[in-house]
Amino acid sequence: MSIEPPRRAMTRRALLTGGVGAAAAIGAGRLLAAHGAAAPRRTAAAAAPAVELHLAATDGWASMPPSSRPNLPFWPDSLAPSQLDLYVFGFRDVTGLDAAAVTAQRGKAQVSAPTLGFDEGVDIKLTLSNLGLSQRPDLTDGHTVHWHGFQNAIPLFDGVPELSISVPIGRDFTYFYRPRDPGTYMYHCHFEDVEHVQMGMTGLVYVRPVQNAHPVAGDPAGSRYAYNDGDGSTRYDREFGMLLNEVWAEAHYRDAHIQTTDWTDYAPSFWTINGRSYPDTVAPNGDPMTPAAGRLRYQPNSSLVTANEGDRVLLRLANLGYQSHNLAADGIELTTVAKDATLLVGRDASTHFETGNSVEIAPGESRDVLFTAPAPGTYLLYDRHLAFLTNGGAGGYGGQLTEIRVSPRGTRPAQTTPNT
Ligand SMILES: [Cu+2]
Repeated sequence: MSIEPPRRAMTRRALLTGGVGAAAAIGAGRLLAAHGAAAPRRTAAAAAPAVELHLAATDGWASMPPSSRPNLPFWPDSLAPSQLDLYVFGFRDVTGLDAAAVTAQRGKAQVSAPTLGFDEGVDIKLTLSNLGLSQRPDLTDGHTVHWHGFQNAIPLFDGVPELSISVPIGRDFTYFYRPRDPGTYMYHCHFEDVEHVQMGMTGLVYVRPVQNAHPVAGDPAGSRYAYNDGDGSTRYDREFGMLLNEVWAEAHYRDAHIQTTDWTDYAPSFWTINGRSYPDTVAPNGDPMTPAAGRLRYQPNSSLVTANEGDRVLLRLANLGYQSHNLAADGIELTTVAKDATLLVGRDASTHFETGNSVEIAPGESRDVLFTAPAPGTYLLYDRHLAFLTNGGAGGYGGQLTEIRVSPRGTRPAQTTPNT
């Protein structure tokens, strides 16, 4: 049994006159407590957060395929540690680590950022720690988390530093969200965003629909859906998230070497899926905590698609590059069921899914795409812009290219984790 303390009203004037000194302390709870007001009431509707996450923002080094054509002095970067060649900024998932272990991740950024999946209506409490930049201690850049496309009732948590909070070096800030609308989104740092987004502070985030708990009649228990479709049309067996970016190696070099960049000269040299260029895209998932993961240690997100013949496969696609991309899969019909986290249905509930063999995605957009795995074999999923299928102009295939490997029915066990 719990007893609610009596709530004493605090006037705006009292807050302003008494709160000036404490205003530097982030967090309304501390501010109220410092002036004798009762703690905010906790009601059933505002239960404790169900999901707690901790991200760290810092810089680091990534690796592009060794077969890429060098572009000296920009790439490979002479300052990079062994096996690594490209300066990046990024996020790390440090959930559950103690303070010393979190601090030890400074200079060990990950690209792309950890993929985050949430359940519709379940509260999220996300703490962001700014660890600073190990290669550029002269910079005092803040960082933020902006969830692109989320409805956001509280501007303080929107991550746009001109309008809300950004996190200074050595400080933490905790964001609260309750995701409402299922679908595929993306998140990124919004501090000096042209630079920080290009440097690697981008990731996928998606919201699973409540329909997962109440399968459509006729579908097996445990069915998973991309949306609350009401008819099972977005049911899938396996899901794979893919974040599209480009890498302008010259700008990354200039950030590492204390030079400035004119962003209107944008001319990327690498095109990536989940922070990797082919053939790295098909390498297995890695782990930044495991040195044995080697060259791709800080680019742990694989984009290899695996399925059994007949499986329904969901591709969660988003683009946080600065160029439009058009993904194609020869020999496979791709059905776009949603754009920008919006199910393609009319007001009369008629479906307007789009089926073809390519999917157009502009910067800042997302697509949810379903296909049925065809006969066993290896299929290519690639950007139709052939100039994006190279690594710095080297011969052979590279860039935004990955594989869909289909096995005979019943070969692979049920998928328990996305992108596996
Ligand atoms: Cu940032």
